Amino acid sequence: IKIHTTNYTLPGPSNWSAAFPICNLTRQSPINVIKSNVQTASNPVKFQKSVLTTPSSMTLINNGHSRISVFLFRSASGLSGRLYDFQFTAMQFHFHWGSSFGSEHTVDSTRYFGEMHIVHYDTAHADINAAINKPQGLAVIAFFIKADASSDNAAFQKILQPISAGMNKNAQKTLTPFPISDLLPKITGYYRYSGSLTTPPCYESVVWTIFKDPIQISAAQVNVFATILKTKVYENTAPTPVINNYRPVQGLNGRTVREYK
Ligand code: 1SD
Ligand code: ZN
Repeated sequence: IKIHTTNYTLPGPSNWSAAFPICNLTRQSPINVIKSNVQTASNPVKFQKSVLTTPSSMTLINNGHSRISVFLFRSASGLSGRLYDFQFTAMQFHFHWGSSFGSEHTVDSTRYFGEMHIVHYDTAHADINAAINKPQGLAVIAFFIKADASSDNAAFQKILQPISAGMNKNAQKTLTPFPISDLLPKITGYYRYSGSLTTPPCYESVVWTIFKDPIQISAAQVNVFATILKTKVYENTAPTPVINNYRPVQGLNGRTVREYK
């Protein structure tokens, strides 16, 4: 995985296309899903959480770029499962969030606290670097994150506890691998459309799957994310103001969003 220096501060996302012209094309992500405009899929495929098994290794990384911390988990051998018509392998997952609302996708303009992206590539390609700019080379499955749980989400604690313990910029921590499916909410349905990476170079290579049901975490857990944006605990620098690490929604430009129930 290439780690890009993503700049969300001024001039921010609206200027990404100066260096990365693809960011200005017409099949970009994220989008606002408008419920009344979605088409019901004729051959719905039930998503099986069980495809997201335990990876052989998990590494927590604070890449700290642009004073924004995105935490990546990597799986040495990857996960696999038939998410679509092809075999996809999960490589990493990461989070986008804001000081109060920072999901990337929105549904009927509702923005959630955060969004988890599990990035997969089509194993027809040699590796993720080969797949990243190919049509439908990547499948990213997205889960909204909401601060609605009265007690801590135990699976999320496995990620948030090491973060709370402090991680400097570029720090890595090895985690005891656990099933990725433990992080997922109860699933009742999802939306799917064709789009792009939400960070430069914005390749239009992603089949997006946006799950309807949010992951629930506690207010204390939300605070761990917020702290990452607010304090110097995570970087050897002065405290920085809150910067939300999400890209604004992009035009649909005639694309179809399908709903799977
Ligand atoms: O922001 C991520 C970026 O870190 C990288 O994972 C890329 C592809 O591997 O995907 C984007 S995103 O579209 O999943 N946000
Ligand atoms: Zn992402």
